Amino acid sequence: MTSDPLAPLPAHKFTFGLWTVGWQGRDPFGDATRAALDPVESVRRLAELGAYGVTFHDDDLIPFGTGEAGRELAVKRFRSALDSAGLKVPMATTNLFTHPVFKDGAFTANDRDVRRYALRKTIRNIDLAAELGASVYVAWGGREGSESGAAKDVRTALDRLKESFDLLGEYVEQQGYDLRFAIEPKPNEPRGDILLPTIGHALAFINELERPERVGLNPEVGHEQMAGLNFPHGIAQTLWHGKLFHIDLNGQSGIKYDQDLRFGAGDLRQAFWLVDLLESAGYDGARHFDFKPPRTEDSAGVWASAAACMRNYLLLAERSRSFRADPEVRAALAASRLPELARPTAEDGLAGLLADRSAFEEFDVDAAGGRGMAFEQLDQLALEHLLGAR
Ligand code: XLS
Ligand code: MN
Ligand code: MN
Repeated sequence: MTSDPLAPLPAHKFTFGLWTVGWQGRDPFGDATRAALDPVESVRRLAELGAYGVTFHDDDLIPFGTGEAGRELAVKRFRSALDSAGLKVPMATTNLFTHPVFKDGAFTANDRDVRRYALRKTIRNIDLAAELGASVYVAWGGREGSESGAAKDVRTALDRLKESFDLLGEYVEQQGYDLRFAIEPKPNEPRGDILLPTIGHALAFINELERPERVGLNPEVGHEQMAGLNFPHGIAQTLWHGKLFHIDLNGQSGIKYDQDLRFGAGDLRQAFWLVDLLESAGYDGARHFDFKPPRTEDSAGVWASAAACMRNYLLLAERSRSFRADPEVRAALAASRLPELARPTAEDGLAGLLADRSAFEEFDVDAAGGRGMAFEQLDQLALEHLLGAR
């Protein structure tokens, strides 16, 4: 047992997608820069680095089009690799975006045959996910969307999306699987505009489903930041709704293509507030990294960046603890009236509020308007903790 506080341990629940470390570096402008990685090798290497588990799309494990015998063999090899490495599979998902059949979407493709095929492909992998012990099933609808206005009737497409989640929920219930769905929003890429583009859209959609309790979110850092949104705020609201079923951690520098940088790269301040939030809110799900080691890297670079994702999370958790433990920070939080925000606005009820002359008739708006909030001092303390100056 190591005592290094920055050494990743299974208890930290760090997980990686097979498609992350296994990304070969193929992009719209260039070919692969790395050889294919055997999932068995990924399992072994991730376990050595201290990860808790691994996740997969059906096609990451069983290449698209593999026959029954090949499928059984791939699952058997994977299962024995998991057993000997001691890694778990907390989540699985479906590839509904690579094959040309999904060019206009999967659950919302205009072509009904494609929609039925997409549901069957998903159900097949749900069986495998349940068999491997997964408790979360991610649904990222990368191809559900359009590039032009008339091509997609969005209200009708949402009917089809709801129909799909209702059917999948019915299936899982029928089978008695202990599995919940986590929708992953993304604003664009690969479609020009994707349905359920942000955390907020997805939260509202879930309320319309037959089994809303079985469906939550898998927000990804870069996806919200691609839309210029504040990711920690989005996660706070997801937690508030009880819908943080899973999370995709990575790095993004502002509004541009989906960078999938290692966690900690990109917007470091948002990464700090995110870790501070997850740790203080007691989120106990997987810390799942969905990143792409840049195509400049060879195999050594891939494992270095995977290790860095976990190390950066632990470094930020340590910085967050030091921030929260600092007496000057506690005083600054009080000066910024954070404890007051936690107090109900009208514990005296509506009648009390209406009868309270000091709340309105006698309220000195100019004095209140003149009170400083002391946020700058508080934020500077946070920055100094983040920079290691405290
Ligand atoms: C792509 C998504 C994808 C999902 C899983 O942008 O992040 O990798 O997480 O299908
Ligand atoms: Mn991404
Ligand atoms: Mn993702």
